Amino acid sequence: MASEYIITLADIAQIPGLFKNGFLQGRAEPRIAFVGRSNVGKSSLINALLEERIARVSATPGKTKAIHFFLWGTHKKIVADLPGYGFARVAKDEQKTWARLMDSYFHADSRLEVVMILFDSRHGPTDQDLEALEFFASKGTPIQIVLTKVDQLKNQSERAKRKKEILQALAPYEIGEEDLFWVSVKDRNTLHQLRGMLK
Ligand SMILES: Nc1nc2c(ncn2[C@@H]2O[C@H](COP(=O)(O)OP(=O)(O)O)[C@@H](O)[C@H]2O)c(=O)[nH]1
Ligand SMILES: [Mg+2]
Repeated sequence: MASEYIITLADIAQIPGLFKNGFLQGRAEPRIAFVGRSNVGKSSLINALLEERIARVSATPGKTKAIHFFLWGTHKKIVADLPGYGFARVAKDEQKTWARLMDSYFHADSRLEVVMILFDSRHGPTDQDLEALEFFASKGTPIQIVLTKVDQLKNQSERAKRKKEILQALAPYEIGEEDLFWVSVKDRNTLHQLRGMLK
């Protein structure tokens, strides 16, 4: 089965027609959602995993205002590329509209297998990252923390330092080292491992 674009959810009014009896647009494949700040690398990671230039990678943060769904052919899953949260240049009421869309989506999707929460490995979790974590934890949705762009960490000692900071920030959520997945779209090995994990 080839990977392909399925549909874009841009308005909550689409939701009732889109999700019926656990299906998404008539498709039964379980869903994997990718969330995280704008520019953290969601679309790039989706493209790298699917080995297809399918999700739009943007140099302008905050451009994705809708949820894009793609079929991951080899895995028989549907991947959701979500709007990045936390972008200051966007007006507050516009942020609310996004938050509502995301909230409605997560409420409507009964076949959401896992939410991949992406943090930038260079910066560690921001307050908004932690809010997202709390949101999904409170819903009981299975989550996987993914640290992106690890190729940007210069050496082992920088990586160790980041790891320590991230673990400290995540300790209140009972997230430990074994719950973190470090990835780079430039490192085939990490992509291979992540594909295996999402089988
Ligand atoms: N060095 C490096 N850059 C990356 C990686 N993943 C994404 N990027 C870059 O980060 C920027 C934002 O990526 P994008 O996928 O659009 O992020 P999104 O807004 O979360 O979807 C782009 O310029 C990408 O090329 C990575 O693993 N390593
Ligand atoms: Mg994107």
